[in-house]
Amino acid sequence: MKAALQVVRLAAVLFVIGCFVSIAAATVVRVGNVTYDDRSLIVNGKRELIFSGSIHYPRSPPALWPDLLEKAKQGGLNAISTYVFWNAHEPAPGEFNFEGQYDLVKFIKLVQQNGMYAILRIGPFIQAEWNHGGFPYWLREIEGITFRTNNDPFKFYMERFVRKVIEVMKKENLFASQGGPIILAQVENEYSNIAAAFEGNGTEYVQWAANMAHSTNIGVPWIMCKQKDAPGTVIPTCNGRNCGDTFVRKDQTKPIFWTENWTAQYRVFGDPPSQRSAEDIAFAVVRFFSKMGTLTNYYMYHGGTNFDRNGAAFVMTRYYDEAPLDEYGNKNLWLL
Ligand SMILES: *[C@@H]1O[C@H](CO)[C@@H](O)[C@H](O)[C@H]1NC(C)=O
Ligand SMILES: *[C@@H]1O[C@H](CO)[C@@H](O)[C@H](O)[C@H]1NC(C)=O
Ligand SMILES: *[C@H]1O[C@H](CO)[C@@H](O)[C@H](O)[C@H]1NC(C)=O
Repeated sequence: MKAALQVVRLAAVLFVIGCFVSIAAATVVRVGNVTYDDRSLIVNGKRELIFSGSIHYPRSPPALWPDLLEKAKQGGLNAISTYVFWNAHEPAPGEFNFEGQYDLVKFIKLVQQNGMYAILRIGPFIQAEWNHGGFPYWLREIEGITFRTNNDPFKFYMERFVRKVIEVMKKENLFASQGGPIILAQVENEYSNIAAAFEGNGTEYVQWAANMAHSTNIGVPWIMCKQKDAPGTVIPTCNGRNCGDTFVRKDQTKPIFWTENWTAQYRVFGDPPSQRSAEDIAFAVVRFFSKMGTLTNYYMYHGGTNFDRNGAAFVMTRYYDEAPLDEYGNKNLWLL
């Protein structure tokens, strides 16, 4: 009985969100130039409200991708956000792999075919409860390397990978500036968690990362999550459960975006299921938009599976199983 009621409520919430989307977002496949002002993203001269959800391509078999993306679209999303997984794509220095489960081009093209935008969170430090935060193990062996600070060996390998990913995307015309679906790209990830440890070197590194990102000329804005003072034109974004209450905008020229709206909490061994009710999520999203937010992203929309040894040491093989789509891509009604 209770379950049935909740399903009805969820349907109502999705309907309301769906109405928003149909007003705000077109089923654009070819996109166009992306800019922003203090209020929102502007895609091809039009303001857009972005309702995004995270789906990580290596956490599901490619055969499942079309179904997941179709369901995400039906759920009312107009964008899909994914991290890019460095250790999957560069298993040995200078040897790149974008095939099979790691076929990022195919995944982004499927997003486009479903008439949705894509948000590419390159990092390349991603955390993501992924082994080594996405860093390849060989990176540890580089002489004189210190990760994620103003350190030349680190910056060399980071830049080479970021440029490689961008080259692969550009070759297939996947940035909105080329008519593709990618409207935003992310450099670094939650750096403010560790910045203090590096003192001035951290500040210089963040500045370098922003400059390096800009120099790639992708024609769409860059974001940094949890980085309140993101340099230059890089947009800082919020991660958390209640960004409508917790996010403080420091730079009034930039819009207010939420890159990780946690639909649940990933589980470590022994944890009970962690479910956030549809009402709570809907309330937080509406509150965020009422406080000038114009982009939200459900983290995760589909968590999938940490195959092989890709999960971080502390997490279970299933990832965010309580997300709107469960590990296998089924709609998660049993929890509601
Ligand atoms: C983006 O803007 C540039 C410069 O104004 C223009 O040449 C290009 O065609 C635009 N791209 C798209 C996809 O509209
Ligand atoms: C900053 O970088 C310099 C030069 O690499 C290094 O000697 C110093 O220990 C670093 N300081 C911190 C706090 O990381
Ligand atoms: C984020 O999503 C959760 C549920 O996933 C919701 O409770 C919360 O209100 C949302 N917050 C924002 C600011 O969108």
